[in-house]
Amino acid sequence: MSEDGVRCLWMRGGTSKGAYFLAGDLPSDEAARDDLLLRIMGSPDPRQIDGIGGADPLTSKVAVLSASTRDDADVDYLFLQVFVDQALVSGAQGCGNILAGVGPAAIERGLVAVAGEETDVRIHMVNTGEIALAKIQTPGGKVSYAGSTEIAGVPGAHASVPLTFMNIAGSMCGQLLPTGNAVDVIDGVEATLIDNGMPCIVMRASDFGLTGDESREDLEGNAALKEKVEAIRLKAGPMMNLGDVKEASVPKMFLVSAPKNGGAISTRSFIPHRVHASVGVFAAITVATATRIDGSPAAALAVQPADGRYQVEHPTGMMEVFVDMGDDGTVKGAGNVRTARKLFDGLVFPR
Ligand code: NQM
Repeated sequence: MSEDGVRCLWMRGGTSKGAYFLAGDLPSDEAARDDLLLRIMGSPDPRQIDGIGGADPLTSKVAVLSASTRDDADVDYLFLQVFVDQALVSGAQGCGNILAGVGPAAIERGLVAVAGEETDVRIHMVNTGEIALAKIQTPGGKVSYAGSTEIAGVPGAHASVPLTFMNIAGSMCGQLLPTGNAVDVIDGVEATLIDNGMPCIVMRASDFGLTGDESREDLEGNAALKEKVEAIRLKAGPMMNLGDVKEASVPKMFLVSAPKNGGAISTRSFIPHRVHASVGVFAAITVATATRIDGSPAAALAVQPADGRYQVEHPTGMMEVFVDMGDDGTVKGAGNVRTARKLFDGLVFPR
């Protein structure tokens, strides 16, 4: 490692963008690593003008890759959220969008060998301890990013990256419903506190005087709304076994409404302070799961698909996620299709 230049792959993963590093190219000491990542991204600064971050939480993300420490995985993936305007780096959440780039990046960096036209990459998601399976297109012995799969929020078509997950219920909160309740009332608002891969709080948009169709800009410009949502988040953190979440990027806050475009449920999400331009992968899986919890606000608003494939509506289209639940309410599996693209490979120079 040299601070003159740190080896870095800059990739789009789903609807996010991030810097992918080999763990060996970063300091092993966490504080030194986080300090370096802040300087690489240009944080704290709302414009991240002196770094490579895109001045948005969705483009200020990091994946740290290493050979897997587990027999049931090929690569270890640690996700780190680099806050834009605070000197904070958090590993207290995973990220299913950045996950889409992990298989390609692991192959590009020689951590995983190509195995035919399509290569299975088993990814140990270090943040939650769970395993994801990614199928990567590898014709002719190398990663192909070209293909015909379109995802909402990304222009054009690319190679599909199917992702499947097992055992993600309670990923960070210990249980699917950490309070044991379908509904908790916080500050007078009915909320489902739930974690099927991402700690989320799911509430009716109408309980905030909203239709649920508002734009990202409108919601971010509504200071009173943001204050109310944040007050609920801070109270819910300890209830979800997450402790004090003042400086954490979870739980994510969802305002849901009835679907408007033929999907299963309509969403707007605070992640947790900015509003998502689309929706997170594990977050969408978690909200889809909330629609299956009897008596929850989401269940009453949702239109259930017949085949477990949920079209989760969001500000820039829909994301399809798959949720397989047993009759007893246990989650058997979940999945999603993303795309990813290598944007840049080289050395990044921290300030
Ligand atoms: O929920 C943003 C993203 C995410 C998270 C965020 C994600 C997920 O879209 O799996 O992908 O919620 O901070 O990158």
